[in-house]
Amino acid sequence: MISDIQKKKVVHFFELLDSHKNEHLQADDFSEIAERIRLGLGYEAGGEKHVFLAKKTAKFFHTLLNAISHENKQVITKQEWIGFIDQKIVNSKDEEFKEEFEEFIIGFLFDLFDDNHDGYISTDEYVDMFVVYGIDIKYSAKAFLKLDLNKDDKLSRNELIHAFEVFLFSDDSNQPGNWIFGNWED
Ligand SMILES: [Ca+2]
Ligand SMILES: [Ca+2]
Repeated sequence: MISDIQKKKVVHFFELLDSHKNEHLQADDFSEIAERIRLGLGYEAGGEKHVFLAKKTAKFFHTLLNAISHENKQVITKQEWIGFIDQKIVNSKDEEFKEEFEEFIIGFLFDLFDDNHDGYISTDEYVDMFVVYGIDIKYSAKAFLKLDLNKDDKLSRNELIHAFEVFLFSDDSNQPGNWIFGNWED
């Protein structure tokens, strides 16, 4: 079983993915993200960049649907999400699957937010993630500083994967990586 601290983070993660805040992950939560990025960055509706985002977000949801056992077609509930992270990630011995999952999530964030394609998430790109996912940006600067381990003012893939590992696995509320998706404590 995951601990209360782990569960709090897993629920925080679920709630930010649940764009429409109805306690279910559905396709429209993910198309909504593509739309918010499009509007935020001023991409043309139906243009190349919008289509790229729409495809990436739709594929992301379908990969989750395939990986997570769910009762209703095309819907992942909060309980199903918690059960998946608990059994298939945190308390699983399948190291390869865990690594794939981490790469999958962080790769997705790079697809969406590494706007200048330099292989790093800058402070601005990180703030974009907070805005798009409706995370309180009050915490973005604090989180960025905690995650930027080598203090070069950008987040590398490794820094984000490291943070995400802590976010998933650590039971220590003082670990910097817990802050990858902002304030998880309330
Ligand atoms: Ca970048
Ligand atoms: Ca860095």
